[in-house]
Amino acid sequence: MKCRKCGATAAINMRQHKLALCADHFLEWVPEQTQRFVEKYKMFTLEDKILVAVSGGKDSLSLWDILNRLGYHADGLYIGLGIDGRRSPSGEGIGYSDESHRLAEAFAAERGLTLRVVEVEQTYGATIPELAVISNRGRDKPCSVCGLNKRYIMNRAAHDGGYTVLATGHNLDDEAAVLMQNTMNWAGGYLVRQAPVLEATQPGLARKVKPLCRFYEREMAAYAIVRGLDYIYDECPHAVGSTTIYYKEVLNQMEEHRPGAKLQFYLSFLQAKEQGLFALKPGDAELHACDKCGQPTTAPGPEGCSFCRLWDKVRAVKGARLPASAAITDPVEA
Ligand code: Q46
Ligand code: ZN
Ligand code: ZN
Repeated sequence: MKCRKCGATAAINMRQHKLALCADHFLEWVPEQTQRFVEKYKMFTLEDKILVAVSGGKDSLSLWDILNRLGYHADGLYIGLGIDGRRSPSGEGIGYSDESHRLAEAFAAERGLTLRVVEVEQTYGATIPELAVISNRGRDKPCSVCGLNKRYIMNRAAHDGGYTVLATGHNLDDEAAVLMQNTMNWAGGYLVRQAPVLEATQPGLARKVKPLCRFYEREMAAYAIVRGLDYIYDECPHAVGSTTIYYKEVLNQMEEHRPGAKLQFYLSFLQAKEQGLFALKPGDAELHACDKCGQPTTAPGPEGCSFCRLWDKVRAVKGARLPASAAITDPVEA
């Protein structure tokens, strides 16, 4: 297989685009395409101050690398979830969170980039697995409390740090799997909000963007490898057996028979939305400031937003072991 641009041996063949490229041309093609998507969906400009949510995985580190190569002002945000606290005999953290933190720090240091870090345990008083045990008595996976915390902290860090845009590394496989899951449940409220760009509808919210949403997972893995990025290969241990992974497998089977099926599924959805297939009902997107922390919430009242209610519950259980206000006034450590 030869590179379409120069005839050298191809490093990747993308059947869905009928395009094979050598390593050099693939490394040029990815940022070019990203820039095209950034412009097409009006994600941001060179004037924006961007915060990239960095997990230490291939997608988020690739995104940070690409935005940096394209000349955007992009800082990173790492959220320490405290997952898998294994230690080496010498006492070093070697579990999922410690390892991903180490890789994110190394990536930033090598390139002279700014990485902001929020450690959930140090800032709020418990790790995500601990939080899950307290909030749902360990019956379920920690993913729902984890997601709630990540969304809250990302938004808050973006707001407090003066960022106009919050970028995440979701790729096409992530988006198509979520889309399929939401479609199977006809979850209209989620479908209407699933998009490459979610505008900041009010002060206190950052515009959320997904610049990699049209790249296959395989393409992002190839980018990270060819570019020599050092990323965490392992998934979070709690991802095993998740519904998202199940839908990814289903979609991969479809893709096998019909190259491009995944992309078409996602793009047709975006087109249907543009044509008005899904729309917000009046009042659907109404947000109010939380009485306790001031962050936007759909559930106003003296008990606060879902984040505040969750941590209040944890504080009641863990009592004095938690800081009184859980330091929620300053979640960002530079
Ligand atoms: S990090 Fe958190 Fe994921 Fe791990 S606990 Fe679940 S939600 S799987 S993306
Ligand atoms: Zn080439
Ligand atoms: Zn709140």
